Amino acid sequence: MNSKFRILYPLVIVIVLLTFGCDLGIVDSMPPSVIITYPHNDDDISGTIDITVDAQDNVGVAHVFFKLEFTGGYSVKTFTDPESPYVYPEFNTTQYENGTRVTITATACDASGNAEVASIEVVIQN
Ligand SMILES: [Ca+2]
Repeated sequence: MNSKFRILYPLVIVIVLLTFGCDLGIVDSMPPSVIITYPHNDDDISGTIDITVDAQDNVGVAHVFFKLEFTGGYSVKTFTDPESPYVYPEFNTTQYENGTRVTITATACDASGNAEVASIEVVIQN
């Protein structure tokens, strides 16, 4: 290694660390915000609907996990949407008895594993 490289090499490392190194040390501990934008809590729902969620994060939302739980012994339905806009598409309410209560839970996660949950309850009335 000649003397020019001996000086240049540490300088390059310092520049690279100053440029990129700071980002590597930051830990994202802030969970996303999440709101179920449709339907609304206590709504009667009918037909086939899209369940929509607004999720934001200081770094980036990794995915939104939807969970639908029903009264009356129906099995739980789940769906994961990795891309905005976050939607549980084409939920067909006509497959359920009128009066069935549905608890809709949306969990937004960021890449660091932070999560935030939003939940509403609606009633199927066709
Ligand atoms: Ca975050």
